[in-house]
Amino acid sequence: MKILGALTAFLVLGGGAATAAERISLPLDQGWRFAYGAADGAEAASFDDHGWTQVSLPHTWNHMGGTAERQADYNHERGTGWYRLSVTPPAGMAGKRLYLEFDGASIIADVWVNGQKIGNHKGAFGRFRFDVTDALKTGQANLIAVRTDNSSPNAPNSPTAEISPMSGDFFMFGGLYRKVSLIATDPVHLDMLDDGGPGVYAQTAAIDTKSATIAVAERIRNDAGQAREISLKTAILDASGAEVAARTDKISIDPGKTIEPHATFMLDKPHLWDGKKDPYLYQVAVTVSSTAGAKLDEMRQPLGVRTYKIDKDKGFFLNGKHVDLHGVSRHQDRPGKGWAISAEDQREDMDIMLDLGVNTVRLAHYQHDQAIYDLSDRAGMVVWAEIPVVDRTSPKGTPDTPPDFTANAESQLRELIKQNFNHPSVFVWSVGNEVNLRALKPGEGEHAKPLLSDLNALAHKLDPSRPTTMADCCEPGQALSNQEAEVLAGITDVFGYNRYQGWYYQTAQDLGPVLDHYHKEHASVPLSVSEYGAGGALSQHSDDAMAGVVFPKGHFHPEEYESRLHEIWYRQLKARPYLWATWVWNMFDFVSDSRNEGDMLDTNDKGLVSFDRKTRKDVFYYYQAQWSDKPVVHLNGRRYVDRAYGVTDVEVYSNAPSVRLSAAGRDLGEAKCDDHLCVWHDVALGQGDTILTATALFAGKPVTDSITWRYAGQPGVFNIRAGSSAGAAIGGKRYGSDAFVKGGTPVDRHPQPGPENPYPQIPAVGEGDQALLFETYREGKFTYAVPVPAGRYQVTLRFFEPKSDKRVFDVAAGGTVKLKDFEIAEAMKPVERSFTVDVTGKELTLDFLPKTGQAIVSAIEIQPAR
Ligand code: GCB
Repeated sequence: MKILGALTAFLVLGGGAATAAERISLPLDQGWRFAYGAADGAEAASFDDHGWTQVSLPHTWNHMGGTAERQADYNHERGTGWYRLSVTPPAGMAGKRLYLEFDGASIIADVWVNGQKIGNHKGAFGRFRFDVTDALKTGQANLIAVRTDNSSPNAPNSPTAEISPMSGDFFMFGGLYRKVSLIATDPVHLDMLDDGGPGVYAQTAAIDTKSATIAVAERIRNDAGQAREISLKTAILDASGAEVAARTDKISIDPGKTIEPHATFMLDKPHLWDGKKDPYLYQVAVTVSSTAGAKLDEMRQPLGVRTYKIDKDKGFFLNGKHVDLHGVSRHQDRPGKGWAISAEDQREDMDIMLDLGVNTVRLAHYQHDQAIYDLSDRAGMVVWAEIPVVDRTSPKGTPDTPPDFTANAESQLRELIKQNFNHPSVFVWSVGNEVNLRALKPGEGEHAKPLLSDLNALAHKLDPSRPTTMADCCEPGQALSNQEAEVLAGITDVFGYNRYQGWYYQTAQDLGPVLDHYHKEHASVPLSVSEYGAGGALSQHSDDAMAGVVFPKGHFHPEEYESRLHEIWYRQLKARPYLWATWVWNMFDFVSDSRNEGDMLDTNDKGLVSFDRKTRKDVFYYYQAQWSDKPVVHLNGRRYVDRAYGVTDVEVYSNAPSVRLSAAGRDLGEAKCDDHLCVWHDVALGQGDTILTATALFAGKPVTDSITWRYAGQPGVFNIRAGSSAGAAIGGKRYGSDAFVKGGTPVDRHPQPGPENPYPQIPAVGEGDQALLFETYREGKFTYAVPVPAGRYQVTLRFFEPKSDKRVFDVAAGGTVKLKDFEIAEAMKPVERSFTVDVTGKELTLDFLPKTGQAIVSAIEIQPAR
């Protein structure tokens, strides 16, 4: 047995140089043995684990998501995973207090040392420590055994049934997925058992133009057998490490006691932590020494001096100035690694968010690794931190929260607040997400208010300085809600609405009016939009995504639809200054094993960036153009290379006032950018490849973007799938999705797919792949204006009657009626009509003019007449 990992000086949080102190931290990341499933007697030191897999931490056994097919390492098993490690603590740890520290273990962790049960922790996200001083022998091999359990809370007699979260749209990866360390301290030390907190809690108590009052509270523990006299130095260091305030106290601590000294410091002309503009960090340095001057323990924590307020009508103010908070939510998983991600991964995520230009991040739906809060402090990010009280506050069939669930939610809240108290980036504590979701099913409402009120009070008690918040899904006042859903606005100080108008319900344009309704309804509560988003699949494309039908839980999530919805949403959000912040759902695609939609299994595809962080969807650049200072010129549709139509709009996202476009070397002129979207209409592609190049000038310097599109069809040929957002090859012909149309309503005959029925079948109309044409249709009064060159065209229209409705309509081409009083005699049978038309201008118009009932069409085929 060897000791794996080097002895390291205790690394402090919040930057600054590491200082050698008496505290020793030994990373326990290498040399573990792992087995999934029951392993009788595996807690005993003598247990033979040679057959187990060798693993290093961070580790999870679960792998899924991000692909269309399940991969060879796919593993969604939920149950017990055992870890064993032989550790020989170095002789330098002798005589010290010893602690095992877990930065997170999912969901339950039971820990043994040399066969002796040490403790148990419930909750997948908080850091926890156990005192192993008596169990662990220095200078000899010791066996640490950890049983983790991520059983589904819904499994019969599940041990996780009353641990938060009870459900959620994210997978609960199992295992020791964050760091584990062995820490040795002097018997007199900063409290190690304060809900995983640092034992030092600092905050700006008051601030005016000239000075700031900093309040520092400490917890110091004497585990020695006798009273100890100590010298306690608390200092505030500036960013260069220079001491700007300090005091030293002589204190006596009785054996077995924890004292809680408080001190206040005046900082003259404090340098403010001012968000991204100037994220200036002080440090609080606490040193515990013997009266003879020997250092016993030391801790450094970040300190940011800032004030803020959230106003119900005017939004968010940092240090007295209004800041438009715009950001994203983030989940912590990655392909192949699940939650077991590295410090490098955390940094990359932050870098991508910064590149996007966000100034706030909602770290959803649980406590993330310390690394990301540290990065947020340094980046000047405004963080919404939250506990995983998600979807439900009681098991199915019981409306009241069970006491154990309450106790667990409280414990996770204590961990969140104590462990993150010192991060200046954290501005609000969230006590729940969508806990009234179940109430959408009549009769399934629950009494969530007592738990939320309890958590709200606890958050205020632990941290009177920060406002509380929560994210709501289902308050009555929108199409999705049920009158049984509890109104939760007003429980917490400020509030967030998760809203999906136009994705799950209503239309995208309904978002603003719904928010205005809530703003009026809850006139005293500052409101934010804690989530809004849509799925976007990198391999799925549409010629005009808003013209066809997109099912949120279906297998076609065109990337273009995600972009369009965000454009409509964000325009409305920007126009509502009363919102104190908005967060896109989500920064990255993430794993949700209940999903089978878009082009991936087990994945929620609402990210602005792909699950592997490698591909930024078009919509990423929409927000980058809105938010970042860097020059943005991005041609949309770069993944939709093989085009269905030889004439199409070209779009660019840019923060330049106008952009110039060329196609195959032809100058197509400048387009003005309206709200960062610049459009050239009806660009002819020609046959084969067309290189498109967009250029804008930034301070006189050109910035360009280029993509290549391909059109393999004939000039003047347009095959349109009416009502469909997807193109398809049918009967040897290429059809594009519904496009060039105004009016009417697109209809897809499929029922909405869902987890129980991901591939709904419908009765076929027509033979073979022709049936695909009759899965969708457009009905109502509508006009197609198809950009064809002047000439004579043959037009074929394909219809069927889906419902035995009586409909009589005319179809006019170029203003001349070609089908008069047209009726479809028989239901569910394909009917086709053809005619020729002469086009003299630049487009062929087809008017569908109802006389009785609604006009209808399923496919339009246009080709030059011979
Ligand atoms: C929500 C939830 C979030 C889901 C999201 C979605 O409102 O808060 O956890 O992932 O919707 O994508 O449906």
